[in-house]
Amino acid sequence: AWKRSQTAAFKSSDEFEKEVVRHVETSLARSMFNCDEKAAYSATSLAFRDRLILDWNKTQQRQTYRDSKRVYYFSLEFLMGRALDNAMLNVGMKDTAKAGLADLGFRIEDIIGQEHDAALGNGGLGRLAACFLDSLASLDFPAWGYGLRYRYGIFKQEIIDGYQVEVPDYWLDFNPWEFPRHDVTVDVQFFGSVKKVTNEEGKSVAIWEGGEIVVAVAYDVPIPGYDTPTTNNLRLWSSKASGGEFDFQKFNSGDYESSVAEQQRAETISNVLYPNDNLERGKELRLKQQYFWVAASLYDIVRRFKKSKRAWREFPEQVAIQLNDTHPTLAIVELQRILVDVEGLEWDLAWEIVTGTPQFGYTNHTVLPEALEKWPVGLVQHLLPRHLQIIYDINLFFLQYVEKQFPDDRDILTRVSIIEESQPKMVRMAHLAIVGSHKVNGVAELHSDLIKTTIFKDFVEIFGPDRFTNVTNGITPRRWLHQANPRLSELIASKLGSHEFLKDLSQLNKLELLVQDKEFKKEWAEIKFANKVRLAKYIKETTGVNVNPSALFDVQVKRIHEYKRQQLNIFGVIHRYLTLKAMAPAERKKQLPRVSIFGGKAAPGYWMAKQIIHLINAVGSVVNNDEDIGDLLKVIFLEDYNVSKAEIICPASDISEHISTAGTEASGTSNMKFVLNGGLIIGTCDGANIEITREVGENNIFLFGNLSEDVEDLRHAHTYGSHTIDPDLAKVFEEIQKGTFGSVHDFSAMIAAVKDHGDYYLVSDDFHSYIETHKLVDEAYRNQEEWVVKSITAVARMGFFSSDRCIYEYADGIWNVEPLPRRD
Ligand code: 26W
Repeated sequence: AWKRSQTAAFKSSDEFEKEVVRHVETSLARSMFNCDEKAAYSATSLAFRDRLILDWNKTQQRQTYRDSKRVYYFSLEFLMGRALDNAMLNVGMKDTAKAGLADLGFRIEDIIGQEHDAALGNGGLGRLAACFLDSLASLDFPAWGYGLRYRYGIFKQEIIDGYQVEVPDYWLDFNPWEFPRHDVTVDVQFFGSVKKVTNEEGKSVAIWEGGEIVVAVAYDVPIPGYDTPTTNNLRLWSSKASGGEFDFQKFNSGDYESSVAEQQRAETISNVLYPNDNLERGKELRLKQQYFWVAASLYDIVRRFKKSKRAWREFPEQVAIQLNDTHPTLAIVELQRILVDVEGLEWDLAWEIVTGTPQFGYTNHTVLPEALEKWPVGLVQHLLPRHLQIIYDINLFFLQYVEKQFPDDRDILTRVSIIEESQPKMVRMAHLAIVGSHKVNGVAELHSDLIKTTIFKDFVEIFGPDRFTNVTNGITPRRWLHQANPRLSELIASKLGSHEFLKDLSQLNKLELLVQDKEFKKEWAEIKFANKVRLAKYIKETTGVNVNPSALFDVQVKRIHEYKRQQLNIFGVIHRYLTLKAMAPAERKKQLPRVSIFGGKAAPGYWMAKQIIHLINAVGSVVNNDEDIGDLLKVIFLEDYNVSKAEIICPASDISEHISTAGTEASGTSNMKFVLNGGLIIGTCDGANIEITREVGENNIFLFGNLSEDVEDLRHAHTYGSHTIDPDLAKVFEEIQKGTFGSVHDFSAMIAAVKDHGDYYLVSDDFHSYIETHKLVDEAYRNQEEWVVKSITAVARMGFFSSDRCIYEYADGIWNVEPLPRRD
């Protein structure tokens, strides 16, 4: 096995300490006498960063020298979380750092806790990109991520009087993990017009001229692999005005203000992450972000390719680009533009290269109609006039191709056209992405089947089934087991004889041999309990509520959305509360104590989601202060759920909720995180829950609710038949309307959505099954022996859900790339 040599390692904690002191005294220009935790964090990060840089340079040099094919992962979101803990563990030096920091008078947890999360993402899609980067590096794949360096990540959430309040997340004060590359810049053009001229060879060519230029500046973030010197690169672009700091002409002519304004306008592009999850709002600035990022990234890739002096035909063999949802779809158009307008290739040859195998792959992450990207033709025309022409040409050739295949079918042309003939006309980004990619994948089996039979059905007919495939999502076991749950990771390592399972998660299956080992089960249960104690302490510190760590911890943390049905959960909690209240004290005493924990952000403009947060908090203030109830039920809303909080929450759940309306959650990935940490789940037959069930077995998961294939009929029946509300749910509604939780008016819309507006998310249809299944959960939890067996068995069978497995599937089936390990 490879041994980490002098590059990233510290030879001793002494050497590490010296480096920390040196950074405090030089890089930070402070003395050790006033070195607080923040300074110790900065110096520790700089010490590790120095070591990473060496491996990073070597990795890049080797990839360049070997001229190996690279994968480029294009994502508008990378939800990285904290870097220091991850770097220490991946480099294998956390113990050394712990000892060194202790010697300097610090506890390593406090130092790690100083770091601001890199929160450049909304939720599942952004965190998936981060897990993929970890796996790509850990498995030695030559791969880069490309994204935007937002000045403001996802907003910070405060809960004030039970309501969500958004606060800007300015995170760049001091970020030791990024390297500005002021010498790596790209000029990106916007607006202007297109002129057709005939060149010397008598060929008609397009010239895009005028408009404005915004400069993209590269910021590089090193991505260390686990137990390998491979250190990949995440390149994030930041926007700045062209022409230096100011427009000097204007500056000198005294127009200081407008020259500053212009600078600010350019910087606006990378200013802020759009906080919508699964909702497309068609904002011009968002389209600007997309083109800015895509144009800079492609220019960078083409520049690198041209250095190799290869023929253009070889481009698809050297470069695989994965489009994380449709957000980077303009890359397809931009590459065609570069090849035709800049490089002078014939259209057909250029299009062969663009659509070559394996050039572009497109991953779809949602079937929700409101999340599918469409841009008004007029907006594209205004911002990117040449690109609109190219889109029209691509569409023309595509429709001709379809017409040949289906000569008598007019309707199919309307349905699949890249241009939607609506008022105003729209560019359908998913259609463009499918036409331009050699592979399209969904993110769980059910989801991949659904896209083939519903939203992209026609395209399966046109391009054949082989263009469509499935890659079920996964998570990195380094962050989500080893880092988040060190005790469990060490217990597993001690039983399996090594830490190899962290890179070959299927080895967990050997744990099944131990399910009857008394001592092992005891330790397993102790670790879960300790993690619950830690979470209980955190809950006390942040909310002031005392929760009993022996109670069943029931967790639902994810973005707040009607399709994810936090409203079903809180209605269920109210039902439990009413049931407890109705009991005689003697009977009540026999009930199982429970803590219902919620967390998640609502998009700032999503009114209904904000009402759901408000109801959860309102129920909490009543229930948590009800003396009849005491420890039997607590309702907690954790403020500002993010990656570093997930690392505390996931290891501490007994049961977690993944209860989307069947067919709406493409995959879900937190379901995997919870099970990997020994928590069981209650879920619908949706997304990856189905495959989790297949792997862990039906006895080790709590499934409920209607199936995806029945959803359409149920919705139809709500609208056109008679719609009766589940009687238990009706009682919950009555209680809310009585004012038991205050704000009757605020909550009326949530109730009306179920009662009067067709119950689109099937809350009432699934309510009974949900309540019954929770009874089964309570029963099962009473038998702690059995529960621990379920927990161990489930973990043992989770190997499939490592993001390493995903990366091998993408590498094999979509990118056609091989790892390039370093052996020095
Ligand atoms: C344009 C607005 C917008 C923003 C984000 C539309 C769509 C998105 C994402 C595609 C939403 C998202 O994060 N989807 C989630 O992707 C995860 C990773 O594949 C899945 O596990 C989740 O089920 C899916 O909701």
